[in-house]
Amino acid sequence: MKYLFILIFLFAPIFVVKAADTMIDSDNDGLSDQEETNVYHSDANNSDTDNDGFDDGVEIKNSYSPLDPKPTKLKDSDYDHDSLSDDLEIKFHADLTNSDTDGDGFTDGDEIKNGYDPLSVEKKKLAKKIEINIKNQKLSYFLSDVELGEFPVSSGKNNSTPKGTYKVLNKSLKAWSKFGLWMPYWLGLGSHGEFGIHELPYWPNGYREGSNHLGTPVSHGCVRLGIGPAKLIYDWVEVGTPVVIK
Ligand SMILES: [Ca+2]
Ligand SMILES: [Ca+2]
Ligand SMILES: [Ca+2]
Ligand SMILES: [Ca+2]
Repeated sequence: MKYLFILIFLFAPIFVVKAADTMIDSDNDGLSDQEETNVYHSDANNSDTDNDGFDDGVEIKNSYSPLDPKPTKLKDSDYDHDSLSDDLEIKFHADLTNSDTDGDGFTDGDEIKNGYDPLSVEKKKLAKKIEINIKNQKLSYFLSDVELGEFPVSSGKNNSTPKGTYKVLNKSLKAWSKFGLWMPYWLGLGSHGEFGIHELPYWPNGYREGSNHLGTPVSHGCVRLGIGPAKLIYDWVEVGTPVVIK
């Protein structure tokens, strides 16, 4: 018992300092000094860092940059010009004022684009994931559980796209469908690639199924993506990338 008291006595001041650290808000703008210094890189001693008339805390609460005097959303702001938005820098815990957070010679934007951890000098890959929401007819892609973007899809009519967790089995720039059309940027799913994700398909005479189908389930079970997003997703995923259909 005596030792327990000694332990508490020894560690108590550390806990007090730690708790206070995250609560101090020197300039009373709604953001703690710790958040301003380490997360948003705003001035912990100036309630309106960019002097635009809005407190830093109000800007963050409404997803605006506290560093840019022009009204700029965090997702549209790239303060350090490293091709990674301030919004994604914050989500990946990278430094939005430093183009190369880990100092390994690769910019934060390049690291994320290629699936690497912008916080580690080691060639550490972050986990990729695709999520398809049948109800919303949307495909989202994630790196380390951070959503990088979403696109409208057309899945199978009459709920013919099976829900579940899959892995990309194979990739093909152009696959042939048993229904007599080409499926560009094919990503095979299921137990043996019996369905997949692909670009709007086209018939041998060149006629392409309409982009007006995106947002409505019309396929035989595959998940169709528009021209542009299909190539982006094809290039981004690897064989083995998990695909969650829900
Ligand atoms: Ca503050
Ligand atoms: Ca940036
Ligand atoms: Ca950065
Ligand atoms: Ca880097």
